[in-house]
Amino acid sequence: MFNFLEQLRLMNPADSEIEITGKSFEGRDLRLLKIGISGDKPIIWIDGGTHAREWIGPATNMYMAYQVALAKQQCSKDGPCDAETRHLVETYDWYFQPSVNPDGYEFSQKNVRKSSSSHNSLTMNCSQDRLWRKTRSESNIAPWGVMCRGADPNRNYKANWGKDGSSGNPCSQTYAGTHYHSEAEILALTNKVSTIADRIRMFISLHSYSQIFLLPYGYTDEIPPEYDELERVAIQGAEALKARRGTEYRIGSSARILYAASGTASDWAFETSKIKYSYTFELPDTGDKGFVLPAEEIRPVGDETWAGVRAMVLALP
Ligand code: 0X9
Ligand code: ZN
Repeated sequence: MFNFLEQLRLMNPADSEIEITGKSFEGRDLRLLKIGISGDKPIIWIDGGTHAREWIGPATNMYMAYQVALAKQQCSKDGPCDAETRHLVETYDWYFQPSVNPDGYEFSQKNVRKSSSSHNSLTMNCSQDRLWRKTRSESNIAPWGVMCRGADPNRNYKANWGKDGSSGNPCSQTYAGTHYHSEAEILALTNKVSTIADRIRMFISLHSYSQIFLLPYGYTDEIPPEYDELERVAIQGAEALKARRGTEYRIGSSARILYAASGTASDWAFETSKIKYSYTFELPDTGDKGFVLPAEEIRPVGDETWAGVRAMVLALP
């Protein structure tokens, strides 16, 4: 992934940059690819890989980064460049962080490689690790003395932290962490976004699965006054996405159509950072393969999701 990000940067070397915004718990770089480094244009922020097992998120993030890099390259030379594409790359700086939780991602990958080479009882015990969700931090001792690793990074944000739909039990899949921004990965992301929040026009976090565009709020089933406008933009995205190969998305607030979730990235972006167009995408599928989506789906999901994002950004006032 790091190599690929570097290749994308080199497609527009004068207009792109990779910033290391921090380190993960285990010391991996948190890398942010910026395509467009104007310093003053509005920013489209797209992240992915918050939850380790949701592999289609990082893949779709990088697919879209490639589309933007290619468009930028073609529009700045004399390649094919229609008016809408030109608008997208000339109006905005595009920021991509494909792996918010690299430790968790690596942990979910490692066990796939292990289990394909040997099938002893130890690796069978680890087979669940393909479905690892959280970070890999180690500070979490349950009252009964057991240490369970990791917090749910999408419950760790300073936005109604620790309330409905998050857990205080370190062994829970939705453990909120010892305090908000306890996870190095989330501290780094929030520190970075805070410095540019006034420029971020749209904030998208890629998750899977369910095929839903989630709008604020996650922590309550009330909806914000801006909801109708966010929905209008999401409908544009869902229609353009569906036109590619028929994939249907639902649109709704997390607490209403999924479940309550407090301390999420999109509530933090929306409520704490005042980024109005804040979305969480639950990418395909709807449960057949679930988190273990086959690799053949990477390109079609990337293609249709990009069509959706394009339409949403074009629909911005
Ligand atoms: O539970 C989550 O963190 C997200 N679903 S997932 O299956 N990818 O884990 C949904 C969070 C939705 N809430 C908000 N975005 N507010
Ligand atoms: Zn997720």
